[in-house]
Amino acid sequence: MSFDLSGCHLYGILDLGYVEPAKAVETTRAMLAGGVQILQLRAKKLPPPEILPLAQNLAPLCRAAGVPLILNDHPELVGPSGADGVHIGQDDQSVAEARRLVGPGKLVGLSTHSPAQARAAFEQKPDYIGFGPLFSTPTKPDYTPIGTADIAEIHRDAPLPIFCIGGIKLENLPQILAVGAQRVVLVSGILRAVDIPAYCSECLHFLREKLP
Ligand code: 3NM
Repeated sequence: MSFDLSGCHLYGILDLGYVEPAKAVETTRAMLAGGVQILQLRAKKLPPPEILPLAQNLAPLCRAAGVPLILNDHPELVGPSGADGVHIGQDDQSVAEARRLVGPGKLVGLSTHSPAQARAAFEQKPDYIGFGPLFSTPTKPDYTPIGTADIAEIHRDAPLPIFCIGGIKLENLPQILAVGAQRVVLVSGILRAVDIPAYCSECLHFLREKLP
């Protein structure tokens, strides 16, 4: 089954830099309860044989919630894990190659870090792009923030959903939306929240209220 992302505005990443693998299921349940509309498993430091069983545990939870589960990297694990797609970076394989590896009906997302990369990504036709990091972030400390000045321009006539990312929190959602963002990805904001369901749900309510 392929997902229609047009109604998705809140994308949460379960980053195992913040969450112990043993807490992955519990944290996923909390994020889903709060209403995240796309959920990514990001486990930069785990080898594929350890990512696979984790993703297999998360896939039924996401499916039951009607939320696509995306794996960061590892397109070859998408089929075996029951995930719904893969998210790749600028240094990974092409979108076309990732699509071939995940097979039909799966999602492919691509990170972009400048307007030029975003426009080049439109040509590659992923299902969505990430655009950032807008602000400096402890989750990706070695990336230079790109700020918010290009957000409106990059959304103009964009042929696919654009998810702004990097340093986004509940507190700065008003600022980001005011400059034209329509969809956001949050990592540490969600994972460091004292009450994850409440935090996600507040973000979602705010997005629903402010977006056209
Ligand atoms: N990708 P936080 S920024 C995973 O710009 C990731 O492509 C980025 O984490 C990009 O919400 C980022 O904690 C980290 O700032 C976002």
